[in-house]
Amino acid sequence: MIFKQLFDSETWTYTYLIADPVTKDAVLIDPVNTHIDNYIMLLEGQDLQLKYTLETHVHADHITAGGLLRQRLGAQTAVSQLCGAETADIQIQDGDIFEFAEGEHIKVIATPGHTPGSLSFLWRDRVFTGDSLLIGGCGRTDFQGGNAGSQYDGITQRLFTLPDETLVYPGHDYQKHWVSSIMQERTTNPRLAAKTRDEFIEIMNNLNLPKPRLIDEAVPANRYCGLDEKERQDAIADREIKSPIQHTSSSQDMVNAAKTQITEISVGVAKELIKQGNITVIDVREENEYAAGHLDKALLLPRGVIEFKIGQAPELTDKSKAIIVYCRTGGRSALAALTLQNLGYNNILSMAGGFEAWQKES
Ligand SMILES: N[C@@H](CCC(=O)N[C@@H](CS)C(=O)NCC(=O)O)C(=O)O
Ligand SMILES: [Fe+2]
Repeated sequence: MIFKQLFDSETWTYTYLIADPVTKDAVLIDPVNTHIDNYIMLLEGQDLQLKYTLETHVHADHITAGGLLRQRLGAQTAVSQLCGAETADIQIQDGDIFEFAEGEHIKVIATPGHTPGSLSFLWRDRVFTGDSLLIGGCGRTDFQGGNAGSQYDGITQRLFTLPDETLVYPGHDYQKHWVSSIMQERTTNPRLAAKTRDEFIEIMNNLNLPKPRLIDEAVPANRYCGLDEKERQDAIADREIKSPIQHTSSSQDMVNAAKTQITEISVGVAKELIKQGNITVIDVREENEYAAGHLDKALLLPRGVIEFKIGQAPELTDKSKAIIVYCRTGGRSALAALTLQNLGYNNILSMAGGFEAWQKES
């Protein structure tokens, strides 16, 4: 088998290529958009067919090459169903298995915490941990719906229970380490070795790191597999998910146009994210609708006053925190999500079908 660890020195990101020299099937994990030409050269140089691009999560610090690799090479994009990346070809779930080449498989292990949709991928004797477990560290949990408790559980219960000799290949390293092992991390990782869950949460809540430089650009782009606005519209038209609308004439047109620019999630995904915690829920309906019934702990922020009232809500001062907006059926919340994005919020998810759909599924 061919295995290569590739590095993006701008963002300290690792990308992994796994390929079979005989069947020519290839898989890339966490490709970075600025390296698209290198990947294509590398693949073509060995006559490899890229089958999948797998994302460990929706990245905040760089833009994925997944969407472009789909356009140029036809590779299927795959990202966790909890990431709100609805244009991805495959919505991954815990336990899924990607089969490729002859008898090769990559098993998905859900390791939420850095983000709710963070995944690790196990292939043969190595695990690709994205930004969950890093060498001598771990991904931060202070944005994008991060949750230090889930991070601890995922790492200690799902990763540290793999065989000791399993090789750990992270999504980043900021100290020029390349590879570690489960035993090394379990016994020496300063944030995790011999640390209780509460001690870990305490460490994670006091990192005080500056936000990634590209977060405002990267998170929304990565929800569309890294494609820019024009590329997204083409992808949406190609796949007949939603019709791109150039000129708006009715409220429904406005809602449809907004939906091409925001991220919608299903009621099922919203429930899972709320269960994981660390996500703010905003009801954008009117006061009387809210009074007649609403989601537990939802903040009331009617769609018409968002721009004026947003500054008064202490829960909404951090613009990178994950937020779910909902209304009665999903139209007003799409418009509200767009407004919030325009105000600089980069992690807004609109619940499709709204409160009516929520009630039907309860
Ligand atoms: N300085 C970097 C920040 C990188 C960063 O915050 N990386 C995230 C992963 S997306 C992380 O979890 N870092 C862990 C750490 O720095 O300890 C940038 O601007 O991109
Ligand atoms: Fe990350």
